[in-house]
Amino acid sequence: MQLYVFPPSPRARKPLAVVHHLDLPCEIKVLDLVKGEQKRPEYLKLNPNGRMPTLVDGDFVLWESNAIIQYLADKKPGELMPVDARGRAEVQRWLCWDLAHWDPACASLLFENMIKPVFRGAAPDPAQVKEGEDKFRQLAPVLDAHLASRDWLLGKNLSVADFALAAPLHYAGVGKIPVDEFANIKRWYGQLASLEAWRKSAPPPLN
Ligand SMILES: N[C@@H](CCC(=O)N[C@@H](CS)C(=O)NCC(=O)O)C(=O)O
Repeated sequence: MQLYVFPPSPRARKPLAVVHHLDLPCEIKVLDLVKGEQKRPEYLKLNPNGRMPTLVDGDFVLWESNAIIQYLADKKPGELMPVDARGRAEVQRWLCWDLAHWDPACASLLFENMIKPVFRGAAPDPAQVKEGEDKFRQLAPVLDAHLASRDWLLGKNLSVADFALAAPLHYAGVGKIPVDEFANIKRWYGQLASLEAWRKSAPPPLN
């Protein structure tokens, strides 16, 4: 398998962490978004969106990070993806919630508070920051309450959903994501961040 990623992106961290956790044979192909490598014709043949990540497994090509992590997890059934219908539905519920709500809320704060000032020399837009914070503070109590009585999203078992929701939180400090207000999320993230797969998939430091 080959996995095309831009390692600084949280959407790259999801499949990278899963590859490391499951110790899957996979060649990591770095795609430099800053150089526009995602728009090159040969890459667009794999992913017509011109975005990463993309997984190539023989003659099968898959894009969308949350689809990729489920596919990777099914290489070792029962480890990061349950085999029973209810367990799989629970994972899918959190992955859908991620794409519909959590990822956009976190991404807007990362864009305003990190990407604009650090990479583009531009100031954050206070209205966009407020909207991102408001969205985050609507969503985070749902996750925080769910984690109050659980180690991981599915209870005792780590799953791909934990990696997906944790991905943007690596940048919570610089992105000013107000995660410190939510004690259960903080505990859960701290536990996840101590996993070897999380450390191995860490992005390069910001400069
Ligand atoms: N929903 C997609 C989002 C992928 C995405 O937006 N990737 C961004 C980086 S975070 C990208 O490749 N952007 C390149 C561009 O827009 O040119 C996923 O989760 O895979």
